[in-house]
Amino acid sequence: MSAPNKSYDPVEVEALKPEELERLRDEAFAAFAAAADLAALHEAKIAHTGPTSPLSLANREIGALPPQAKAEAGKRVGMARGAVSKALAARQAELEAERDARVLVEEAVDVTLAYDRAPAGARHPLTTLSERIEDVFVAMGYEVAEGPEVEAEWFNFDALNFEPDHPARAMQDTFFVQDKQGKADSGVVLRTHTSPVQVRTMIDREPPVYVICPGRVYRTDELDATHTPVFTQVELLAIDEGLTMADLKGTLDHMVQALFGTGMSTRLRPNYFPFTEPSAEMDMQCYVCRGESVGNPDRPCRTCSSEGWIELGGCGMVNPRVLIAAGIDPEKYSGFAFGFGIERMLMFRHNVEDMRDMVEGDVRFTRPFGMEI
Ligand code: FA5
Repeated sequence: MSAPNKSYDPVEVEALKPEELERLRDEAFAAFAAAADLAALHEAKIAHTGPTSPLSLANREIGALPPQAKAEAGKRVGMARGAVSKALAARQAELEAERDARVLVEEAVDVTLAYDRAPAGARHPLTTLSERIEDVFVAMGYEVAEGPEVEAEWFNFDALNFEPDHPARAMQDTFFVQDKQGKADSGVVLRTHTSPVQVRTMIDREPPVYVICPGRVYRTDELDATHTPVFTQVELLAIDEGLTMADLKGTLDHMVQALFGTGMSTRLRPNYFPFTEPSAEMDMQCYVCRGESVGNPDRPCRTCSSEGWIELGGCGMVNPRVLIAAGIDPEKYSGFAFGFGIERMLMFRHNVEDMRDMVEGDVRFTRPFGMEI
């Protein structure tokens, strides 16, 4: 009986011995089991299945074996490598499942939490409404004009034809600004209306003049549901050759149609303002019931108290005395003006029942008006 050929018997190659292959396989199993996360498993994968791993090196030994020994050694190595690959895939799946479960917990979104932990806020509706009105007139070629809120009494009253002791001055309850000696008759007031901007504009510019003047005004009124001591007015002034009340009426109709919808109209009722002659109180048709609630108890309207009309403000043809005070020839030019309060318009346009809500600065009031730019 011939002895085994030592140089060709695969048993004699250390790395291909069954017990060595089992040891390498078990070592890989242990390394995979010990890997606590996917990164550690990746390291173990390179160490135990990579091209320089003991099992890959053992595989290379097979090539040097005699043909009759190759098959059995190849089967042994293949089985060991196959078992290692399976164990690797199983541990990989296990660790991936663990990671997915952890991510679901760590990155879970609680849909019941408040969505706006950092609220973006909203612009105040008085600002957006005032800008919307400006846009209507800018589109018609008007320019926006501004004036100071701390105003000379001359601009606020005298130039507007309020005589020094005329009772009309008492129509608007005035905050007088004290001078340094504490005297109230310093000649400076907090403007009570935006009409002084009319005078400033006429002095500054040559006719024709077409301006819209929005701004804050002040009166010694108590803060209540329909009054505030600080409120916003919009004033309009047009000076040109040949302007008449018909132009004023057409402009008012266009404004209410642009703001409240087509078909809306206005009406004028006689009134008195020292700076306009003739003067009128302007009403707009109720945009909610369009007059249908009048005399119709079955269809009452809260917006206009079933009167069919909503009071907007004052208007008229610029008094020639005011034109003269501003250096404009009343023989050549005529003009019209109107002014109204934005707070009152906001109240009926958006069903705001209490003016105090507009001045208190609570974001819960402004936010429902949205992020209108
Ligand atoms: C004037 O102030 C005139 N300057 C308007 C004018 C301009 C007439 C141009 C003719 C030509 P009056 O005092 O009526 O008018 O005020 C106008 C509007 O301001 C009122 O219709 C009202 O909407 C608003 N208003 C008056 N007082 C307050 C207040 N305390 N709080 C909120 N709005 C007010």
